[in-house]
Amino acid sequence: MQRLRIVGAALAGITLLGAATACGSDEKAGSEEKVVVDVTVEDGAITPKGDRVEVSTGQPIDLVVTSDVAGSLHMHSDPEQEFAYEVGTTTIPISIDRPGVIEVESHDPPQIIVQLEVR
Ligand SMILES: [Cu+2]
Repeated sequence: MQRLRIVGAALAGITLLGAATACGSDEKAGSEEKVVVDVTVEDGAITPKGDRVEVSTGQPIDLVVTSDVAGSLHMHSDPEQEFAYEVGTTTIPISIDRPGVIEVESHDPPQIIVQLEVR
C-alpha cells in the first residue's frame, strides 16, 4: 500500500462544532463536542491532504465528504474500515475507542486525507 506522508500545517476545512446554546442548556455530563472534518473531492483532487486532527477516544466525528464522483475512504483503524461516499454530500459518522494515530485515506488517488490523533 502506498503511503504518502504529508502532514499539512493548516487545519483548513476542519470545524469544531461547539455547543451553540448560550444559556439554559441541558448539558450532558461527559458529552463531547462533535468534530466535523470536511473532505472535498473535485476533479480527481482531494482535500485536505494529511491534516492532523486531534480527537478524544469515543468522541463523535463526522466525515462530511462532498464529491463529484462516487468513491470510498479507508480508515486505518484496527480493524480497517472502508466507507463509501456518493456524488454530492455524504456524512460518515465515526468514532475511535483507542488512542493512537489513525489515517483516513483514499486509494484512488492514493492520499492521506486526515490523520486522526486520538488521545
Ligand atoms: Cu487504505
